[in-house]
Amino acid sequence: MEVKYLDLAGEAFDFEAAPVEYKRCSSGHISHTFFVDCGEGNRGYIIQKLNTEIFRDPYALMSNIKGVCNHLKRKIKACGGDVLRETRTVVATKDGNDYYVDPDGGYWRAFLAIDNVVAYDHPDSCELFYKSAEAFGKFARQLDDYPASTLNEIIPDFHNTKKRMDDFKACVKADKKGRAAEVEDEIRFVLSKEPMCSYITDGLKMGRFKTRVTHNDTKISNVLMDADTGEGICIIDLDIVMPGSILYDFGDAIRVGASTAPEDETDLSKVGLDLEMFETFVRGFVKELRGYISDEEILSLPMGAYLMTLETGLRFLGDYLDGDVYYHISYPEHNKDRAKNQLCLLSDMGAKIGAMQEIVKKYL
Ligand code: GN1
Ligand code: MG
Repeated sequence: MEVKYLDLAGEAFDFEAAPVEYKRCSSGHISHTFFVDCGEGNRGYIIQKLNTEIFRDPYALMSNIKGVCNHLKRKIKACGGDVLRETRTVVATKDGNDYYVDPDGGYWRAFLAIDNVVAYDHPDSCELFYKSAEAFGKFARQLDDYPASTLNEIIPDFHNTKKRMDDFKACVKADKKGRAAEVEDEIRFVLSKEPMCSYITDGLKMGRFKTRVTHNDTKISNVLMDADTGEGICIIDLDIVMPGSILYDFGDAIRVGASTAPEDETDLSKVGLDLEMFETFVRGFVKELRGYISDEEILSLPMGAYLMTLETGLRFLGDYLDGDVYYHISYPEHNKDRAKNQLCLLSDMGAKIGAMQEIVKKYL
């Protein structure tokens, strides 16, 4: 898909040298992301056109990102790390703004690119997944003392699974595209899970779980890994950093990385929860958070995985019913296939919940 005004946007930012080439570089479902090559010997940059249908207040979003990245930079510096490599650095426009606004009112922002890193859509080994667990665990630890209540709520109720379920029920009722009949079984399966939807939000309300700064989109592709050492270097995609529960970040990472297949695999016989991968992630994540994560949180990690998978499945299915208005799709039934995939994973997680609980107990 061609993105209008990319060149104009590239010229607007205060880059070391003029852009010579743009390369699309994201697998995200929401925004458009490009790597900006500014010629040999010059720094590279990342430029993104924000989806303002979804991110309605670009300045509130950028204020969160800057707050969190500045905090991380202080922590990284204190450990002798590289502040330009281990977190995002926002690059301003030539006139000193966080955004370039194109003639159609589109919002563009830029970051320094990070050299010699790779990102994976799906882990192909336990070692790789372990590295991502360490990176996400460290991210949560470094932000443990960040005042979560000062963050703007970019998408209210983002991981409020009960609210997501209520929205889903409204989609089913409206059945805008007349698609509900084709996915009757999936709808019934989703609705049967309603009683457990409030588990995390109730825990936060009652103080059983700490309200923290959470990333909220912890798929492995959001960890940049050093191309030589394989270490998780930098957590990216900070658009929906908001107050939340550690169970969200753990759960979403498991949903993606401990599944035996990618999110849009259509051969459902390949989709399930890999318990070895699950344990691998628990080990790396809890190791980094030792002293910062409570026993209550550790014991609830399996529910985090379960609910994040349910939530993603019902969001894909709801978007299919609504006529594919939220997620970018590559073919007409993409959202339906993604939903089936997630619900298949959920069903396998249901069968393995006891095994997951036994695993987490070992890490108390
Ligand atoms: C969206 O755009 P992307 O791929 O980073 C979505 C996540 C979903 C994910 C499913 C803001 O993330 O919540 O888990 O797709 N982000 C938003 O792959 O809705
Ligand atoms: Mg994202």
